[in-house]
Amino acid sequence: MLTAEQIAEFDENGFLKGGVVLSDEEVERLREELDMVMEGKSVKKPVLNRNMLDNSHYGMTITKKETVVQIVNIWMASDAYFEHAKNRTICEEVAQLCRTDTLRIWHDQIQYKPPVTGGPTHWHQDHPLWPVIQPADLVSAWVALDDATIENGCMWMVPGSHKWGNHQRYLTATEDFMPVHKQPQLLPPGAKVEAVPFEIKKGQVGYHHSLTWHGSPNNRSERKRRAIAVHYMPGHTYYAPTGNHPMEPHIHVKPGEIMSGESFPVVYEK
Ligand SMILES: O=C(O)CCC(=O)C(=O)O
Repeated sequence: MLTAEQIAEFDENGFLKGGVVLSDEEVERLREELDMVMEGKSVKKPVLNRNMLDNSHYGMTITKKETVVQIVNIWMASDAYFEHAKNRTICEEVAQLCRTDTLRIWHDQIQYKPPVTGGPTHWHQDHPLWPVIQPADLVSAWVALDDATIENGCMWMVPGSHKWGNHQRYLTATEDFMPVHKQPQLLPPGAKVEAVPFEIKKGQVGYHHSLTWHGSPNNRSERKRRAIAVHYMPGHTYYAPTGNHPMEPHIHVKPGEIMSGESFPVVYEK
């Protein structure tokens, strides 16, 4: 459970480091399952398994060698990942941060940056990239399967940016991957675009709000950078289609209805 101080820190910054939630054995099991799914050897398949950088990413030009393996909904391919999505500590803490008594999986996501050739994940906000659900108050739990450090491409966050609204179309980066707003006059008074590294230890969880600006640079180190993020919906998230998303074929409720169904299982109820 999170303390009142931790919840206040999350509300202020839009992100928070939690504790170590996985043992070394649990991390090892998830790493093995990841290899199996990534290599296409699992019986059941995830929704996506691709190099996220195969095409240009958010308009950036990427050389072919750079790779970020993105697997969406590995929980559908691996029982170990479904169990992970139900992790009691994580779910209790996300429910506290969302002020809800029910959590469903929106989707999960592996981002694996291999040694040396691991590419960037450009600056973004999650909710604008999910133009099928409302409101914009989801919380994600990002668990490192390797120590995520500045050297191997940990995420960076902009404190307070979750309070500034949707600026997705204006986000870009300097040569050294610091965030830049293309039209800063549109930011609220006092908004400071200053990123901080979000280093997370193996087995530790980091939480972020679905409007927090975040991104992660290349992995130029000799170490892997593997992680599993679960994007959780509070009980009140509803279907509001205004754009496309890979999960859309799995949605079988009507616009305005609560996002429920077998592809969006309840993983926590108080
Ligand atoms: O793993 C990363 O570097 C980025 C993940 C991300 O954008 C997310 O979990 O919302």
